[in-house]
Amino acid sequence: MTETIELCHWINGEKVSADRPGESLNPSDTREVVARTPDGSADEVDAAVAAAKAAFPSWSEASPELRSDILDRAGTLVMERREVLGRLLSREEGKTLAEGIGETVRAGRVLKYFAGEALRVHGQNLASVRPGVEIQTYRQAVGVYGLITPWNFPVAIPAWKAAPALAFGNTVVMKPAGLTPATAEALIAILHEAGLPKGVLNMVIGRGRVGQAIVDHPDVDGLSFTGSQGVGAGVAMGAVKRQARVQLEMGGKNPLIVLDDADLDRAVQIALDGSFFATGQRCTASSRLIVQDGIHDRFVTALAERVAALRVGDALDPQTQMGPAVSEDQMETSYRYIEVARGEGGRIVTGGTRLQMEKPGWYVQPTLIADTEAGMRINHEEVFGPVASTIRVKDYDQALEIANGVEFGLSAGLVTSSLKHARDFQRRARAGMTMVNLPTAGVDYHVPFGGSKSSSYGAREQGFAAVEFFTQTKTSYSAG
Ligand code: UN1
Repeated sequence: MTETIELCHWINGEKVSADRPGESLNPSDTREVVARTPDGSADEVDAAVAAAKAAFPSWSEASPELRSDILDRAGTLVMERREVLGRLLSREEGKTLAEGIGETVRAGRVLKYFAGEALRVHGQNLASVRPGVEIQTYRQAVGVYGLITPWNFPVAIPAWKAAPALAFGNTVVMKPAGLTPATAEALIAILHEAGLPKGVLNMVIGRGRVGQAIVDHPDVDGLSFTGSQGVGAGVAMGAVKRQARVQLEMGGKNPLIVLDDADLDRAVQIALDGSFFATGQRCTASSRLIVQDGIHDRFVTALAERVAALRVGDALDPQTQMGPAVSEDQMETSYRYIEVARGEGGRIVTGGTRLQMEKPGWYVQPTLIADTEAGMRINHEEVFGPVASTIRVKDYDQALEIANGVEFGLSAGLVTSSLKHARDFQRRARAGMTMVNLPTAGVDYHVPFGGSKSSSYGAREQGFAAVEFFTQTKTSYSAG
């Protein structure tokens, strides 16, 4: 047992203590309370937004070097403390320690990347159509951003939303996911330790009403959300009603196509990683494995063997290859969808039954379901767990049609040795990201991230694309 953290909101540079009616549990052993948590209300959101608004003028007008240095220092601190932070992340979220440490390093890298970007904001000089007139465009900070972050990347996503917001001179009110507030709070504390002025970055911990109060607040100028489609739709409606900027990252039902000419071992490894690592709790996870007839049986047999051999256990045990689901709800969702697939005629090749473990936790048996049809519910609805289904196809064209035949379009993968098919897929897959001979999940932090169709809404996140959402262009005309 490790000690329980007593969490506070962060408002105007101070830790604001409150009653702590909530708790976050360790999903690997639910007897362990990771943190006791406040349950914020519209009052705390008001105070946080007021602090962010008051901090905006001096923060946005400060030298970019100041912002760059703070982000760089915070990035160094995050990376130096990767073991401690990674352990906290894995205790609270349930991904393996290797995954927790990996995600922490990624958060550190994101902070350092945007430390550089803070110095690279640029505009354009243009000739006017009117002689003697000059035009300049500038990118300027927007104001206060509300950031609503999910539990499945509890430090990386707060970092990749907050870092660009801050780098370009905005101030922030963040609501971390209710299941993983301690991990997000550790990042906020480090940014303050790195020298962030008070009020620039605020955090209000709580449930849906905190998110709602942020979405509806008239002084919040922009909203960035990652989470479920249902909540995302509400965020978008609230934002549009009062003309706030909005960016949403939501679900996926990501296809991985395996063609006959693929290297079998490679295809199996890519599917194993994409579908089951991080317990399948990634919006980029591969959940539909679309496999050509000639390789199908060998692929299903080999993948099932690897899936069955995955060691499921306590996230902090170094032997563990797959941790538990984050919560009872997520665990039950996986088991419910396994039953849905079984009812639709899917064949459970491995997994599918409840796990008996020593510790009380939200463990799910990794499950592979074969012989499913493209139209089944299991192939349209996001499970967000370690459950993948296979669909047999006769050729590439049929595979592509099925891959594109869902309402989501985040990431799409293809395993092949055919250049012709690879190039065609890159052009015609209806997804924001395509992966050739790579898992659908696991993205770089310095390039745009996002999907098409129902997966995403608004400007792209991350990397060099982030400046679009977190700045506003001003066009200045002048005549001599
Ligand atoms: C990844 O696959 O590396 O919530 C990142 C998610 C995504 C991030 C995935 N927004 O799962």
